[in-house]
Amino acid sequence: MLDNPSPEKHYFTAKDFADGLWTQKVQAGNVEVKGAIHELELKPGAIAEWVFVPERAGTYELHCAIAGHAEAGMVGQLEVVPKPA
Ligand SMILES: [Cu+2]
Repeated sequence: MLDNPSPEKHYFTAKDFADGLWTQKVQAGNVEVKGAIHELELKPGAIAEWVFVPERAGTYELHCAIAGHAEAGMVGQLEVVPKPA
């Protein structure tokens, strides 16, 4: 679930992460989007549900693509851990 409680829009940008997963759907309001998703823009107050299956273990970089936001600390890491055998 992605939730933007701020008065500004933000991006969920994690290209390598998005390239390594299978998206079942993104649900936002009354719209359900199917197919490959590479980036989400969350308008102020937006809530979206992204249902996906990661296909490649690894550590992936996440940032907000709006100018100045990553520099201000809007970055993170996504870790996909292999399922224990
Ligand atoms: Cu941002």
